[in-house]
Amino acid sequence: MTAAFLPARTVTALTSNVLFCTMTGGKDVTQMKKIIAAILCAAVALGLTACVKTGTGAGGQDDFRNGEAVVREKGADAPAPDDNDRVFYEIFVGSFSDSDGDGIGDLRGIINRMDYLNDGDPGSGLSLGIEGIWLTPIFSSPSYHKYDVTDYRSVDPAFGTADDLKELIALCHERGVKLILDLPINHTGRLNSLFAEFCAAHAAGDTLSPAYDRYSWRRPDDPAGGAVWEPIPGSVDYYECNFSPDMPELNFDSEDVRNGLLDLARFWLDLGADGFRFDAAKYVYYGDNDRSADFWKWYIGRLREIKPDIYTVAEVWDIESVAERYIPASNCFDFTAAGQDGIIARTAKGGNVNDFTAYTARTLGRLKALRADAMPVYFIANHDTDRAAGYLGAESADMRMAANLYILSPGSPFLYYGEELGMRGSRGASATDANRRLAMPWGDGDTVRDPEGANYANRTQTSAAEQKGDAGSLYSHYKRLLLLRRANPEIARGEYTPLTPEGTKLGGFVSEWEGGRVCVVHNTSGESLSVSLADLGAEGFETLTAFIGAGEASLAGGKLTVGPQTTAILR
Ligand SMILES: [Ca+2]
Ligand SMILES: [Ca+2]
Repeated sequence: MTAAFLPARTVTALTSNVLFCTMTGGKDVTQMKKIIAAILCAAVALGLTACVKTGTGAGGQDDFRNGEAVVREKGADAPAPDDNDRVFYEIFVGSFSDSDGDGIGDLRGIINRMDYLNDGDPGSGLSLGIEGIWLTPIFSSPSYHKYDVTDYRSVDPAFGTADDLKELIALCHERGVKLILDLPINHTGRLNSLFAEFCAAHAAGDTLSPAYDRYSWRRPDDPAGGAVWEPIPGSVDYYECNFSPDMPELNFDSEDVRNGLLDLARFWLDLGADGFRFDAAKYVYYGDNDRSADFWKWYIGRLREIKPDIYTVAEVWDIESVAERYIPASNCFDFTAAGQDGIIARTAKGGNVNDFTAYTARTLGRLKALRADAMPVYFIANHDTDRAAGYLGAESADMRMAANLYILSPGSPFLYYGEELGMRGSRGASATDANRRLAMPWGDGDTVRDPEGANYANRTQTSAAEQKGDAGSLYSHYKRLLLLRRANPEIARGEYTPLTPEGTKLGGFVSEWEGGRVCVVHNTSGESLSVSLADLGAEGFETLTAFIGAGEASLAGGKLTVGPQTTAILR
């Protein structure tokens, strides 16, 4: 315990904590210092008890600075490889952090919260340490979610300006964080001038207008083909809109549309974006995965010519065999592994670790055969699913185990904002997605509010402010997990070999990369389990470098013991 040096470090931190000053909207400084001092006292008190009771593991040393539990991991401050095998963080922009008091999260809010996400100093142990950010759509749109875009080249005024985005991107790049934008291009918003021009061309019967074929449309007698259609105002024809009448779908056979979409992506790449998340990728040609996948292969192929290190991830919400057809074009989220019934959650809840490592090995094999630099994209929840803390239990070891399993895996895992706090939120009986997109519980006066229509009652999570001061919190667990991934770069990008021990609740993998070798062993059971390294198939590993979870771990005389719901890392 190193609380002795706390006062001195605290004074430095107080004068340099610009974020807090911003968030409190310029309150009287003396008053603010009193508040901070009170928070610090509480945090230190919390911390003194918290770091005794938790198994934060070998290699970690806990202390507190400015009210936050410091987590350190040997080797985590080494320069990270500049590739795309990163931990991304999905920010539902309107619900994250509000900078101007209107209740709506915005880009300036994210800038203000950058130290929380990544403070640019992996050795500090004082930020979550994410390596990439996915912003849900930020373009002009009348809805709170902004998946119905009115103007693809402007930032919605509620979220800020293009200059704010440039500033955020510059800050990200300064700190080694990549930022990707969400590009919903299967459909535009109904209020988009592109759609108005299309409707006008149909109403006038102006078949020569370039706008006439801009959207997917059919004549009254054409077959509907299972898709959803609405009448074009002023015309007998129909436009395609599988998601909502407010979301007319573009026609991807149109040269104009294709060229426009290339220009659009180039525009945002030029502004500094590192890539894109592509919404509704399989709906481009409704019911035709071959043509849809061909479009993405063409489109992203062209984008790679513009930016060779671009990162893209597509939403193909379907079974594995369908999602795989898009892998030659782009990384795709692994919806099979996600959610309540996915293999990550099932394994975390006392399941068979061998099944999970075999699944990962098989996935890697299939992806790499389709595209050499394809990678798994694991996640447990996003803005379209119920939150993981609901089906795993925020306070249970299952939630931490799920995080261990998917964060300590190859590729580019995505965590959903607030997941690290155990935020809850589900559609439930009210059937509203707004409940999956609730305001981030900062606990420090942030004015961000829930999106319209939210009515979720079962909020049990503690705030970010509270969890930062607690070395045993879920937040501290995630922070340490990300440091462990960083300290062992083989996990993200190495040659993956599953271990196949006989006991099914204790298992793991070996990963080798650039001469380094790491072994990760998970115990998903509720009891401590022991195995010899020989039986584990992990001969040659000598040092237990870390453990993380509900219990502890030890290595002695070639025998590894891993506590309940705990993960051990050996080198
Ligand atoms: Ca705002
Ligand atoms: Ca479509």
